[in-house]
Amino acid sequence: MSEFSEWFHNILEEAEIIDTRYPIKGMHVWQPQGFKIRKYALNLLRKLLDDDHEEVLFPLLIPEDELAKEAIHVKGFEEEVYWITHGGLTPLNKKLALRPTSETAMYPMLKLWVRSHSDLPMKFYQIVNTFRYETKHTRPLIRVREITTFKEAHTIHADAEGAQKQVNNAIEIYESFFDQLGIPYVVTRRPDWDKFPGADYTMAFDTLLPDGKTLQIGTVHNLGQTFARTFEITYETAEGEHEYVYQTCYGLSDRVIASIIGIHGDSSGLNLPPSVAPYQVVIVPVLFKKGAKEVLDFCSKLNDKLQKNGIRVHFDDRDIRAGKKYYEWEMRGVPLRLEIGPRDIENKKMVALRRDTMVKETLDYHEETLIDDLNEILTNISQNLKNKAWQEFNENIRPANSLEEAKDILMKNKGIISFGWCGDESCGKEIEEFVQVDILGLHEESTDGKCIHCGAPSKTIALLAKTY
Ligand code: PR8
Repeated sequence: MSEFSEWFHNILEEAEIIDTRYPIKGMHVWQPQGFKIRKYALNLLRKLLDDDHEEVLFPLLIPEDELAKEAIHVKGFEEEVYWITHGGLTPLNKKLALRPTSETAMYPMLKLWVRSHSDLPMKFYQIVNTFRYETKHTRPLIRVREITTFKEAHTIHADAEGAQKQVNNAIEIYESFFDQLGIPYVVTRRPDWDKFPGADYTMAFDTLLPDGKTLQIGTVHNLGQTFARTFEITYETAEGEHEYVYQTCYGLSDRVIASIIGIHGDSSGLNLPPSVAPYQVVIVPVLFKKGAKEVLDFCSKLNDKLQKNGIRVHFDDRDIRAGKKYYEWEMRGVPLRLEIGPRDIENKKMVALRRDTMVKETLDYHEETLIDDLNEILTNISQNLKNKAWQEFNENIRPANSLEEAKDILMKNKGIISFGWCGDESCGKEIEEFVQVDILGLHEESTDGKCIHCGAPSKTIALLAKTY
């Protein structure tokens, strides 16, 4: 196990995020602390989507014949589908699949819902569990067989341009989501051999975990008319003609939570952005025999004030050593800790420890501006976590001019390599073979350079990395 893997498993356990002892491989239990982080992350996502998407909920089971309808799609998933074959003791006359994703559950219904051009565009999303019988090594939150937090959006458009615009819009939504979580990313167009089964093309978000391997944390697929033709989803144009629709879909998963934990965390444990922290502030009283009651009363009132003003706060009045409390809240990643003793109350001060910097400072306690002052610190913490994460990410993208150099960098530093590529599939596969890692995708157009492998004029700057 790598150092990071070990750290990751330990912190999931110690911070009570996920219990991995459930007796099915790749299926785990969300514990209360983890569930809260998940909930706050999903709140941010819902806020972004609810602007112009409708939330829906489709059945978990898909009839075999519907799943099989789109040949390329089913081929891509055939090795990963879990099947239900019996109802009690009775064999089912039609097998039912546990959804690996919901295109084939939703699109037969969309055929019934879409009527006229005036209905379009339509944008739906659902947040559900999906099942994939992954054969690669499973890891909690990162590669699971029950994806418990599968946010899938599906959109329908009258023309290709509408779908193309939606791809860009979805990328913007995900950028804004990851920005709020301080997760750095790079967006690439996946090579054709790595696109979503049935898509015209796939745009993907990758981030970098501390062990130097990239993690795909979101994908946006332009489905063109492939599924529309298979499922006969048509609409009536203004002229009364019947045309196939154009579609997109885009998805995120539990990997977002894995990234929040893995990217911001450190040797003291979690380090949570305030936007998803179950507690944003914890108040720890510093008690001496004299004045203990005053301190407890003061802290309790302070707790109420913060709560009333929308700050997620916890007053830790347990009768245990302050040092033990400090250790625990640092490990759980609470962004800001306030320590208050009798002297502080007298002097109208409090000691604040920022989890992101681990620096203690003394704050003035001004009754009128306190909430604004604390919110400002929380905003600074978010910004600082994001800046640090991006800096680390950018430092780990390195250009290479030859395959040997790429291999060398990967051996020494891991991370992401950028290189000129002709875009040809067979050349790309030889590159992957040589460096023994995957091409993430095409990052930006570039016609000045040469292909790192065949020497032909390059079409793009592409990226490659060791991936999860
Ligand atoms: C779609 N259909 O399905 P996608 N464990 C954790 N996360 C995973 C796993 C796994 N085993 N497999 C995939 N993901 C489209 C879009 C509806 C929505 C995560 O796309 O197959 C990855 O981050 O690309 C992936 O980007 C995302 O789910 C969507 O899955």
